[in-house]
Amino acid sequence: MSKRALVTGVTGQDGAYLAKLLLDKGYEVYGLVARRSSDTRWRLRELGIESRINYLEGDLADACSIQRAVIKAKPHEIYNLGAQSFVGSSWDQPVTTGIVDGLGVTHLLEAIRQFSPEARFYQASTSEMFGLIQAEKQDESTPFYPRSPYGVAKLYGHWITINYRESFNLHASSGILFNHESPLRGIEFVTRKVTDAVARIKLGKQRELRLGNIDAKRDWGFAGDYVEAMWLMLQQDKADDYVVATGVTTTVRDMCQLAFAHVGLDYQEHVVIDPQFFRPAEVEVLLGNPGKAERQLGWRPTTSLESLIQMMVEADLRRVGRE
Ligand code: NAP
Ligand code: F7E
Repeated sequence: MSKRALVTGVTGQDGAYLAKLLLDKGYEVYGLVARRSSDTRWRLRELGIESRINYLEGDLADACSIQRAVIKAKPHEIYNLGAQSFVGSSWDQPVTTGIVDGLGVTHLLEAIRQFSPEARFYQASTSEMFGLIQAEKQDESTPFYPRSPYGVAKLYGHWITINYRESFNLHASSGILFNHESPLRGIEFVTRKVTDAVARIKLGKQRELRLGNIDAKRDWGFAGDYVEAMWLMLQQDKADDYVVATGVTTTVRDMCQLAFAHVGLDYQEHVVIDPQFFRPAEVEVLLGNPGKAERQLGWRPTTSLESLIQMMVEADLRRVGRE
């Protein structure tokens, strides 16, 4: 009998890669999709798996729909990837972000507790919880100091996951994932904004790229590597929390330089600093220590930032070329 997995956020970057990984391992995949007025399944199509997922309509803000999804899917594993995931928007929609990214986790944990207590649960926590960093390299014992409504909501989701593990003995794990990117990254995030612009500038369809704080530093990895870590967490006998990162940090400026240089351009001739992209409170630097994930899960990142950015630029050149 094949295992069943329920994935919230299945139409997102990570949801698509994780669904592919699970299908390749023989799982039956149920994907929670919130109703939208336009098509959101382009990533699943790009990976060739759109027709292989059992879609369940539901919204993390709606506890009834979450209960129904858990009852219907009868999952062995549940991956909670659904979220309002864009930090910048979390100041414009702080309440929605709090309900979906924070309370939404409780909706799911309650449904598991009542209807599926044997299911294993993964919570998509984030390095944004470290925010104003309290240690040069952040690991599982570094104190949190979130700097956005997104980071604050995710911190609630993180602690409620730990609380339900300790209170009700659920197999509930939390992955504290640092930034991870891919050709399937949403266009609002800085790496994809840059690689899309590089393709457009190279093909003569755009002249400049407007960015905010390019001195910010991030620990960027490849999403395809990171979904493997999620799966590994749920294969452990004991649930736990893990930092997933590369251990290398790079400025937005240097990431731009890599992307433009890949097509023979100089970023300084195209990047314009625009105050509208600065945030009310910034996370200046993030750098993760993935030692525990390496030791206990046997997980390692396989993709350098350079090859990741090249992969993204190449994908965007193909997309823009087809337009
Ligand atoms: P993403 O591409 O923005 O995907 C988010 C998914 O959540 C989409 O499928 C979206 O559906 C869904 N969603 C949004 N609001 C929802 C709601 N109210 N109810 C149910 N589903 C909803 O994000 P991602 O990069 O794949 O990230 C996956 C998860 O990891 C998120 O929880 C994110 O916060 C977290 N995370 C990401 C990173 C990273 O660097 N990528 C790092 C750490 C943690 P629609 O497409 O229909 O809107
Ligand atoms: O910003 C700076 C910006 O939006 C990265 C999400 O997946 O990772 C992501 O959050 C940095 C920030 O990602 C622009 O100020 C400069 O310092 O790509 P981002 P993020 O905010 O780090 C974490 C781990 C998550 O959990 C989130 O869900 O780049 N930056 N100029 C810019 N950022 C954007 N988006 N656009 C700019 O024009």
